[in-house]
Amino acid sequence: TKTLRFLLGDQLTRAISALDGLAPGDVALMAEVADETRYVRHHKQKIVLILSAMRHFALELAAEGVAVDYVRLDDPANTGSFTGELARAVARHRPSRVVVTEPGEWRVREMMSEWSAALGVPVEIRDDDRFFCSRADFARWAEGRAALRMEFFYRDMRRRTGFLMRDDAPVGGRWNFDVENRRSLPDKFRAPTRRRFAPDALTQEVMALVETRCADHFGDLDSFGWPVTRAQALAALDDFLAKSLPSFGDYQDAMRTGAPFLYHGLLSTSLNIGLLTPHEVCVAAERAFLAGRAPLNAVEGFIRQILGWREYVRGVYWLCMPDYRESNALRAARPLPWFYWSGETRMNCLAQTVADTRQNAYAHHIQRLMVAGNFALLAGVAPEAIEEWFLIVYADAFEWVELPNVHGMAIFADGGLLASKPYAASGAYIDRMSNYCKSCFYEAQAKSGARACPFNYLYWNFFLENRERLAKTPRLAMPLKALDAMSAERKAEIVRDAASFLKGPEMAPTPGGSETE
Ligand code: FAD
Ligand code: DLZ
Ligand code: SF4
Repeated sequence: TKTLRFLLGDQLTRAISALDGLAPGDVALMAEVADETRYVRHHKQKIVLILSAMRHFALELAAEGVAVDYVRLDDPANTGSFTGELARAVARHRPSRVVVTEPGEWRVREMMSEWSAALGVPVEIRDDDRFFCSRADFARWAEGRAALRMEFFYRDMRRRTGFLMRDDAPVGGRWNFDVENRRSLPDKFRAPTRRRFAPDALTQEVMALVETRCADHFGDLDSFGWPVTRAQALAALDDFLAKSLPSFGDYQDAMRTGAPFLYHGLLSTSLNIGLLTPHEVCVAAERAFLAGRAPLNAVEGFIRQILGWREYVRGVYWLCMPDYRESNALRAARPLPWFYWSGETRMNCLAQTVADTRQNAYAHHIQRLMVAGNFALLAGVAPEAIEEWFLIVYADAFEWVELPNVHGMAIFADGGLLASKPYAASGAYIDRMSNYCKSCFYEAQAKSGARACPFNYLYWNFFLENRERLAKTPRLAMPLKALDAMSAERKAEIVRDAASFLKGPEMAPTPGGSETE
């Protein structure tokens, strides 16, 4: 009764459910497959991260005495797909059953449900119990609610897990300390240096493979420094706890040229591929608070991202797929401007964000939400175009977490299912939270004219265009009231400036183009 246990590239956790009950004679299958490397044209660092981490994980399992069957990308017999590689492995090993853990993407879940019939062997699909909240628990939580809101889900999760709780009440007397988490950085400050894990021989081999096979994919590879083993991921966690967590809360929303990481954790890649579990990360952060090494506003804010947001977006994804992707509440239809790839735009905030993204396969939350996402929202970029970009360019991007964040949080394409209002902001917000505007061609304070920051007129144009669709969104009462109070001349000027920008060279969808349509 041999069991074949198939582990995917984001399931690199020793305690993964697919390995539960591992017995002598069982085989663990891992496969590098071309389909996964090109279902979107991932950033080169993302592919290196996953393939290198897979190879390291396979070696660790083997060192423990587990029989690992590992198929490399350059194996001439490689069929290029999960289904093809599983079929070949079933023929090789003749197992009595196959065991897998549910995947992170709908696309792969669809494949999995075919496997048993196609291969003529029982396939057991187990829950992914690395999350705090199972899909079934989330569905129960969501049932009968008029609206889903992260904050209420998060409170339930705090009660359920006991993180930062004392006698059934939140530590510090409040659930959320975000009002304290919006400080701008002092002019003179030095961001903590971050641990970069220099590629070892195995990673270098994968880098060479990716440079040849994916030469035309977006992204630099030279700066690769992501943790690719559990030991490295634990070292990254320690580094964060010691150097950055204490200021994580205060400067969570800040952006600064040349400081792409600030006080952020850089832990999402390790969490998403399984090198760290969300549970151990939250325990470590809570301990830092209890030991007096980090203040409550930082630790609560950090735990909320993982116990709240991360679990919530996963819940929404599985609750609403496959229809979720299809909604387009604001009827956005413009192509993605070319500068999202080239970085060639006079809008410095976007140029900096794209440059950071290209170099590191990373941008922090506010760059993603308030710069790259906000611009796509205001300019009405088609959901599928901006979603594909986000899935490609970040090393931590898997559809279960990318899609709700883009479709729901950033561009409001779900009409308010995930978030209560669109995160629309004008240049004043970016100016307050960053130093980007100081060296920009455009002027953040100018509302009209050739030098006016495009975010300013696009912001009001967005509300003008979507006035009716957003009328019932309670948290928008303020901007809508301001819009109604505007003179007809001012509105006409906004529409004119926006139309000219949206037809102009900044919005060209191809290199050197000058028209969007
Ligand atoms: P920190 O700021 O240190 O936060 C700590 C941890 O909290 C992160 O590692 C992450 O696991 C979790 N977290 C924080 N915010 C979120 C969130 N909104 N949703 C889920 N988890 C969260 N995160 C991804 O992991 N993959 C994505 O593809 C992704 N795409 C995003 C797209 C958009 C438009 C936006 C607005 C956010 C996206 N996020 C995504 C969430 C968030 O930006 C990243 O998790 C974060 O920037 C990762 O960096 P960090 O580890 O330094 O995070
Ligand atoms: C993203 C990715 C890439 C680039 N390559 C592989 C691979 O070769 N083999 C593999 O098992 N997984 C890979 N992955 C991760 C999968 O795409 C991921 O497991 C699914 O999207 C399910 O979340
Ligand atoms: Fe971005 Fe406008 Fe500031 Fe330029 S002025 S950096 S476009 S917000």
